[in-house]
Amino acid sequence: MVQNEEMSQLKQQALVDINEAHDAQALQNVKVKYLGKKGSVSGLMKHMKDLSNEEKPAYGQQVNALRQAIQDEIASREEVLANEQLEAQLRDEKIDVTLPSRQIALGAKHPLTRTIEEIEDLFLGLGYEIVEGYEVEQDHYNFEALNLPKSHPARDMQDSFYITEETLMRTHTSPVQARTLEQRNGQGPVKIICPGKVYRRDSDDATHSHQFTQIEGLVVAEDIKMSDLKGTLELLARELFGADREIRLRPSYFPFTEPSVEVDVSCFKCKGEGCNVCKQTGWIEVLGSGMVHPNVLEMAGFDSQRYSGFAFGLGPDRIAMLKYGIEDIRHFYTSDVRFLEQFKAVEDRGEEEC
Ligand code: FA5
Repeated sequence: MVQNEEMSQLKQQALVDINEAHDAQALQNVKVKYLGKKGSVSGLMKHMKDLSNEEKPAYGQQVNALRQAIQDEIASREEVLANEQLEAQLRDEKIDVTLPSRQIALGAKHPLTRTIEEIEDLFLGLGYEIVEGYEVEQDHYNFEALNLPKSHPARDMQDSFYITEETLMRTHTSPVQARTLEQRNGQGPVKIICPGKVYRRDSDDATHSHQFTQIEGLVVAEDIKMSDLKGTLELLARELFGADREIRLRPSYFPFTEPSVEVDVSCFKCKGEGCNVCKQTGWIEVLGSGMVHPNVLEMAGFDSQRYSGFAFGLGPDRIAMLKYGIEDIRHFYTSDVRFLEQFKAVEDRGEEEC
């Protein structure tokens, strides 16, 4: 029978085409070619009209069997192709877990952060709270509440960046003490340190920056004396510069403290003999401090007959310069990786470099 011959030729050709299909798209094309609506297998049905009624069912079954056979071949070829693709993918994406890893450049803490954290740790251990204030501050808290009324000549000691008549970039961290005292409604004790950035219209040089850091300390309670201030600062000096450091208090002036003192530390390098670090004096100036002025207490609602206190303000920039032997304050603010990388070594050793 002509139809049978045609059918077996078609089957042979289909098997060849299926085996020659080397990817999913080619196999899909073969599928359409033989099994699609207008494909070769459907085309066989055109012979139906030439067959007798008795022959038709058998012929129909043969066509269906052929369709099924081609479908099965295509399915198994699909499986082979999928496996081949997976194997190729696994080969291409092979990960060599024995390769050495890429080096990740680790940073180190900025020397200012290290210094500030060291001071914070000391005071947290002494029961102080850390309080932060605002870098954009009101003239009232930056000056007036600290006993510096408008046009007070001592305002010249801290030239400022004004934003409006009444707001400025804070020139020191002392406004945080004024704000905190006001919030405590005349109730002591108050024991705080206030770290943060401050701003002054100083011209930049090796030891001055228009933006730098300060840490304010404030203790207000009943019966606080100058000796409490001295003991606290002695502890601070020894923590920062070594256990055998001495401090010296020199009379000074700040409108918000009375009496006021500048505090010097005996030189950690020459132990008081005189060297380049202490400019041959044996002493290094590190901070300003004093007993809180009664006017500051009263303005914040504290009874200055009952309460007394001490305050101090130090510059971590200058302290870090001394501790790490940094000759120019501007290194802290220029983000030069070569400068900052040196502190990785200090961190690795887990010790301070003096
Ligand atoms: C004050 O700012 C006072 N508020 C400190 C104070 C607080 C006194 C509480 C009494 C009671 P002074 O202007 O001296 O003080 O600044 C304190 C420290 O800030 C200085 O010792 C210095 O370390 C640092 N400092 C001041 N100006 C600069 C600057 N331009 N660049 C870097 N550090 C500076």
